[in-house]
Amino acid sequence: MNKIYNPSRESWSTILKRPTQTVSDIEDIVDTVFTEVKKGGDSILKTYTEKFDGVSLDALRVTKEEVNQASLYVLEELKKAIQLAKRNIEEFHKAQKTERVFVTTAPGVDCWQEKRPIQKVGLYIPGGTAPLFSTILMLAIPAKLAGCKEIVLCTPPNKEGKVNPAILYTAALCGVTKIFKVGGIQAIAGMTFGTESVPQVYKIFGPGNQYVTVAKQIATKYGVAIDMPAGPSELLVFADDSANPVFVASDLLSQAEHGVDSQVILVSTSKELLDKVEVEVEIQLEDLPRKEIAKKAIENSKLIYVNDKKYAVDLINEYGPEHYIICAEDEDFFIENVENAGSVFIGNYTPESAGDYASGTNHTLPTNGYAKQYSGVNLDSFMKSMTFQKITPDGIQNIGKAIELMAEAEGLQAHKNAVTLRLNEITKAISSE
Ligand code: HSO
Ligand code: ZN
Repeated sequence: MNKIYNPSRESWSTILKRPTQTVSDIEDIVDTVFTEVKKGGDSILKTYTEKFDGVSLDALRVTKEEVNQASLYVLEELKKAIQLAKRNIEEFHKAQKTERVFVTTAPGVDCWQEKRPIQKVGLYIPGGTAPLFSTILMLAIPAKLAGCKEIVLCTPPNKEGKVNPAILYTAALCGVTKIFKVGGIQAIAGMTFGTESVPQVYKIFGPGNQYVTVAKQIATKYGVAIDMPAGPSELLVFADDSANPVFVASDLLSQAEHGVDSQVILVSTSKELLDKVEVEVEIQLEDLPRKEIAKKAIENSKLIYVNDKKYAVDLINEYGPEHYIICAEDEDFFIENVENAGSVFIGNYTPESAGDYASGTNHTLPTNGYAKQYSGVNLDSFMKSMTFQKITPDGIQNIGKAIELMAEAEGLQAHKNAVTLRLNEITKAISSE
């Protein structure tokens, strides 16, 4: 781990720099796949599934029988755990529902705002070494609560043409409407254009490798919205002497095991704590099944000592971590002063894992410093706000003159006319009474 003592403000940008991803060469491949899928539909999806996932499929769509079968392979205990998580995530996201906003801005001028679900959404769930069925909870639950009608899920099959049973179980439990065995760029292209079997969607959510990330960006060129730009997962912990170094080390490792490119940072006002955590990380690392992955991420991690908590807060806000754990005597100070973070975890008994799985908050969060301008996924991510207005004859008389003057000043005569004609008609009606 790289230890840094009292870094100067000028050095922050270098210290906190995330490794840049090379996108340009990936973009060409993504463009090719998109063009082919747009033309060739299902048959191209199958060709790429054969090429990249090594399996030739007759049908892309997962059948009801497959879902029922999968349920038999999920242990009862795990099902109960998934149900507990579902309950908490549902409760937290349900509470995010907002009332309609209704304002009479001037007499006779009623304006209001209401939210409506995005009708069709697509969820991408990566396959690979860790089948992230927890991400289905984080995406399908708010989608369902929002009222999305079509909730499509794409995930790559294994070499036998099967999908992990926990993924199928969770998808069915959370109300996913259609599941497809297709992954990678081709899955994103399929949901962007629609094929014979995969519905076209309006917004795509979910994590993925570099290819999927670039594919989601390209999808936006075709008018599809995405949850947020994604990068490798991150954790920043602030800990002082009140923190338990064993717990802190376990949190850093939980993030490190996600991938070799995971970003792990510990900031502290205590040199002793930094040393203790460093030792503890080495001890715990030894027993991890994903040791090789975690080790690489830990090698790039940073332990930063600062002698002032205000300085620590500035540095943390400059980084804008996806996950931010605060283990400090004066936790209120850190809570009050956090400006940029995806999700905040407070105290010795609040591991990031809690938010990853079961406390109720969402784990789809902005990485790569995007916490400065993006929110994590929440109920509103699956909805859009619409405004309404109704104006009475009195109302148009109240604001009509202002509109006429403004339209005139912008040189837009037709706009002005739309008001003038109405005002004239009202005046006529009044004078003929
Ligand atoms: N920490 C990940 C989410 C996750 N962890 C899923 C375990 N499973 C990104 O927030
Ligand atoms: Zn995680």
